Amino acid sequence: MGVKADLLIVNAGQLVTCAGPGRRPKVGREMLDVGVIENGAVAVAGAEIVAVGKTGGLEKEIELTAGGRMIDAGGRLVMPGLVDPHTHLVFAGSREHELDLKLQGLSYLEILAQGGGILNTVAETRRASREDLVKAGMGYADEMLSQGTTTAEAKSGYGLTTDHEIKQLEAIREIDACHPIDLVPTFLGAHAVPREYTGRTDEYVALVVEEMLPAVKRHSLAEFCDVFCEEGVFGIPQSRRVLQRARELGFKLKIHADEIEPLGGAELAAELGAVSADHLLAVSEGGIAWMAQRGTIAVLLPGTSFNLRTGRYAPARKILDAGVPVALASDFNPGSCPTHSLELIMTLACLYLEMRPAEVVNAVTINAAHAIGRADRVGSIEPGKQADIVIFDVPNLAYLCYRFGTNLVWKVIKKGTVVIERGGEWPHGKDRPVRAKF
Ligand code: IZC
Ligand code: ZN
Repeated sequence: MGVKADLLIVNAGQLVTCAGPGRRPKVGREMLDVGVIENGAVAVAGAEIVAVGKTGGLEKEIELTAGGRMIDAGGRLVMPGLVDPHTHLVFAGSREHELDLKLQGLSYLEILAQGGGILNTVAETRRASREDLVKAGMGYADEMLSQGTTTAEAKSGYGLTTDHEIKQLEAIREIDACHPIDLVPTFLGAHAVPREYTGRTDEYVALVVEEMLPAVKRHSLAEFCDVFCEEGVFGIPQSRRVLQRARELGFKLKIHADEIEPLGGAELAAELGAVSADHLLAVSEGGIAWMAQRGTIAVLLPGTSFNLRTGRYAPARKILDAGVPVALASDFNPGSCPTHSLELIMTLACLYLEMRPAEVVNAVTINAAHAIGRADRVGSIEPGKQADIVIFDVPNLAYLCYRFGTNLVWKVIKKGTVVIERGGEWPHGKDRPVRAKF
């Protein structure tokens, strides 16, 4: 008896803690270590994890407070709440008509160059009120939470005027305030050149640098600044200009880098000390080496490759073997990746990035938390961290990576509160045994 707790989870078949090297993300072989405790248990007091260990030991050590709750995980997989470090969560409308265009042979950049793609979502987002955006974003956040995501990054970039960018960032702030999911806001004013600036990219960049960035800073609406650095969108000098100014103003940096064309976005990320370079399908050898040297996190987005159907995926093994820390994200957005399912992303990462299940699990938890500057609070199950925990209805982490297309979540705990409970409504009731192996 001793430590007081008001939530005790026992009998985890595997308790995957993802506990790691502390202040930096995991690299190389560290990514194969997920800190598994067989027959594990976690104790939570208030919003914090207070003890982690084996079920037998912890049951003796912990005193449940009056009204406290014990959850018998019944052999299931218990792991940190998933962290999604790259999403475009808040937008209006949808772009299902692009599916047919894509099947007729148009590429993502061709659709954008014709004034569609992102620019369609920009038109709809400009027409929407802040309340409309909050309503849509809350719905997506609900779905994310029900699939185990407890923290996510969320970008602006569908306003492309100062007022509309601020409206979008305010919507992100409001969703963060009223939804269990914690959101980390990123300003992405340099997401596309708006129609009214066609052929005048440098003038639009000047607007981003001189007006939007200072306004976003003044209202404290974003922690990160990101740029869509891509052929036909923003080149290296334009991206450098935005990110340098953002850094001067105190933003942390991210880059949509080397997704389609090898422009040198990874090199720019390393040069500027960006926290992450995201996508990296076309990254150069030099870019990988430089990221490894600077500790730039590679945020890989296999759902986007899958959905764009180009057959190209980021060279994840090369990136991992070079010692670059890797995180995975959904890239949820209405164009290039209309899914926010990290469960699906985990399977795609195994099958197409050739990442091993343990690497994948670290990449959607602790390394993802590092990619958004939240590793001090979330991303692992350790005493002192926020009690963001997912219980999956599966026996082990390999099973979680191998099944896809169905929601495997059993319970989601956010800041010590059970926010998603599944099981009771199922035909066999709450106490049915963990999904059998077959
Ligand atoms: O709406 O198409 N890649 N930005 C860069 C996106 C995809 C989002 C979109
Ligand atoms: Zn993106």
